[in-house]
Amino acid sequence: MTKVGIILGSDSDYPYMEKGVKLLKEFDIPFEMEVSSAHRTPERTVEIVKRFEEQGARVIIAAAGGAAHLPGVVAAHTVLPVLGVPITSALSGIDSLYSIVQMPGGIPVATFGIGNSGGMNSILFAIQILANNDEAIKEKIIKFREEQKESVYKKSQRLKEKLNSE
Ligand code: RP5
Repeated sequence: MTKVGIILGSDSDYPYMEKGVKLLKEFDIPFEMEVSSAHRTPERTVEIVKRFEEQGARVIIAAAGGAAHLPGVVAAHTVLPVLGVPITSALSGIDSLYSIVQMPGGIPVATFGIGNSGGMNSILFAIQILANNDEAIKEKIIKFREEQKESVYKKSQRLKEKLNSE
């Protein structure tokens, strides 16, 4: 069983997704990650999308950089929600962002921010989609938000202490 299917255009994209993947593991959500390229391995990309569907995936994340057609190609082959992550590139990810976000009307891709924050948020968003039908996941998200809040308070406290000691 796979709840979240993730396709990366290359293994070099993985560092941008790493934090989010850690979260999927902490939340105990079954996921699968594959490397496949819209350009270099187009047929394999479609096979993976079909397999994710058969395995019960509820959402697919596609991350790619440069002329980043992967999320659009994935979306063309499924009616599952597709979340696109523009990876930082030679053009700072602007090329990736534009390639993903400007889908022609009819085949949507939900597009996230460039790089690390986009990688993390795409996975959080996928988890929130699952939480619509799963109270246990919803509770975990609420706990995650509380911990996040705590970490901001701590940062503020640490900064105050630093300023006072100078
Ligand atoms: C894209 O080209 C990938 O998603 C990656 O962001 C970029 C570079 O790929 P590699 O040359 O590192 O395989 O298709």
